[in-house]
Amino acid sequence: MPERLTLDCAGHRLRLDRPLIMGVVNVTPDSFSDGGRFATREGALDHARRLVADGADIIDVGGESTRPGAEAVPLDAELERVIPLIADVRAELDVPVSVDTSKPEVMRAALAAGAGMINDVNGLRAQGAIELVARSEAAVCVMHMQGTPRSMQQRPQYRDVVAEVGAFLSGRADALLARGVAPERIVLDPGFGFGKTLEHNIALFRGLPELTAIGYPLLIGVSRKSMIGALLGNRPVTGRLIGSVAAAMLAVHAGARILRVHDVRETADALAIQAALGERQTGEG
Ligand code: HH2
Repeated sequence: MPERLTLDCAGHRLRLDRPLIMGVVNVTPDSFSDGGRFATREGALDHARRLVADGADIIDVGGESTRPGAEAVPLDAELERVIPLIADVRAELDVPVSVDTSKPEVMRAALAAGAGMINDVNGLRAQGAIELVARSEAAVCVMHMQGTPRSMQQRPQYRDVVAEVGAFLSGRADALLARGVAPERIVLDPGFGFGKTLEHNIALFRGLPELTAIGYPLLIGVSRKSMIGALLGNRPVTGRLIGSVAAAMLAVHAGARILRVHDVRETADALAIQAALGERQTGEG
């Protein structure tokens, strides 16, 4: 399948001829990476401003932690956390806002508040989610997860993790196409750390070229994750920056087009060096 050149986010058209950075704004008290730091509306907006100034192409707003064992957040609380912030970011910053949610009610309200992308770690498996996205003009990131955040790390099992994740992702993309979603709105994500052991994550990472070949832009989220900590001798979250940036660059080399990261400036610097000194893409002359 030919490589897609643009990503349509409800009016915002992002070019994919260079890797894009999705900056994370977690409006949660309990996220594993930055829990509680941006839990107020003004603090979160300030953080979004900073990330855009640092080079974020998309802002991903999340109101429910998906770390292993996390408690589900009631609908009202999630709406209260994310909807005003989405409206604030849209009013002030010229980047598409993505909403990190698995709840159709939150998706609906986020779209009404101006979100240009739905980022669902549950792969649009909630009832009505896929139809809701199909009726909108937003982009959608479909992620693979085995189990639920509460249970996913208990005993993940695969016969062939790359083949199984690939089959799930292409099945979801086909389901979206069948409901009339244009391919330029679809992004796929293997879901690092979501129902995967370290060995599964490593196999999946090495299988990125195969997943890229499905034909949609791949989004990769490894920023500050425990796989980075494990590969660095059980390093705590605060010591995972360089490992995260190194992994992001390798992901780009393997074909990833969107990097979901907490450390936007450092990732943008690494990409700038890569663009200046790395191999030219074919067709660039
Ligand atoms: N990872 C997290 C959350 N959302 N979405 C996509 N598409 N891909 C990911 O890899 C991904 C994601 C987990 O990271 P974080 O948001 O920092 O933590 P928490 O879920 O604890 O808020």
